[in-house]
Amino acid sequence: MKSRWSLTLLLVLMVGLVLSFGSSWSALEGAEQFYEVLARHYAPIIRQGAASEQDYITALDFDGDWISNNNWENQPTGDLSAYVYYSVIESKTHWFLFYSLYHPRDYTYEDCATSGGCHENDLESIQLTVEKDGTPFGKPKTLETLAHDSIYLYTFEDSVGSGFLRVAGTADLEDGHPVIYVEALGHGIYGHKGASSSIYYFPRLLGGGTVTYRVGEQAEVPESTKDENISYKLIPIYTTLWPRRDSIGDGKTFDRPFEYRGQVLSASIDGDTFTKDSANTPWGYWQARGATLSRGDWFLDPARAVSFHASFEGDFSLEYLYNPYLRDLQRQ
Ligand SMILES: [Ca+2]
Ligand SMILES: [Ca+2]
Ligand SMILES: [Ca+2]
Ligand SMILES: [Ca+2]
Repeated sequence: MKSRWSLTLLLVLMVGLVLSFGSSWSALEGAEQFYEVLARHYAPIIRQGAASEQDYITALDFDGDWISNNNWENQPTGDLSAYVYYSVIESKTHWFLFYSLYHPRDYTYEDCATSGGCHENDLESIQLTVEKDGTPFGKPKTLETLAHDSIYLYTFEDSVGSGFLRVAGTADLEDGHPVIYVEALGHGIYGHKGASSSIYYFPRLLGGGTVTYRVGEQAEVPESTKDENISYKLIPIYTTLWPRRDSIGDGKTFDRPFEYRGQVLSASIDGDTFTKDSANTPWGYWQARGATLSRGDWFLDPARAVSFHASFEGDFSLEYLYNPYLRDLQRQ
């Protein structure tokens, strides 16, 4: 009796294993877990110029709701725990890792009431391109950073050259993580230290300093504008911002609809303080398009965008093995 039960149990277990490992759902689940590990492996070390708490990175729903035009008002009372949004897309030859930093306010050294340079919500991003060379984590090739109207191109080795973008310098790696430098006030991101006076000079002049964020298990709040060791948590764009992409309009999460390959997407985060709808969504960036790319390609079709921005030696496939965004848009 006992052995028959054991046999039945064994059969049930085997069928279960075959079903779970055999289905594409599980394969995808496994791949997504790997993408999270990969995103963490390359998660940037962030040197954030911090003139005030308004320069702390956080989540778009830091105030407990997904209404975005109350975020300027809620900045002083909201939860400024550190989060970084990420996304991984895989082509036949490369991984594209996108990271976005959110700040509730983009502000100026001068009074916002008269400067004309302040706006509610701010999302600036970077993209890392990693060649799949047969090793578990591949070989990083380029780092692109967004600062206001421009994307800057940095390389990890000489085999990558300029394309539409001129190579701005060599990317820094520290313990295997790229290092990025983020301005206080306007929050532009660069791959080198001396890129802007708002990274070190202005924050110090205003009595602040630099906060250094590293990926970790906890979403921490800096103790001061000079805190050198703060942990941030990664959160996927795909399960947080992307499902809300149709929340478009005043009082919603996003705004400024535009057409991307026949589908309506939102170019901006909704905002109404000082200037309207001034922060882009990850899929709403318009920089460095030339005559070749469309608004949104940098995030949604990174193989095409990055191979236009830079020139690579060797194979660079435009065919995706995993791009859930284009997949969703095609299904709509
Ligand atoms: Ca809000
Ligand atoms: Ca507002
Ligand atoms: Ca900004
Ligand atoms: Ca609006």
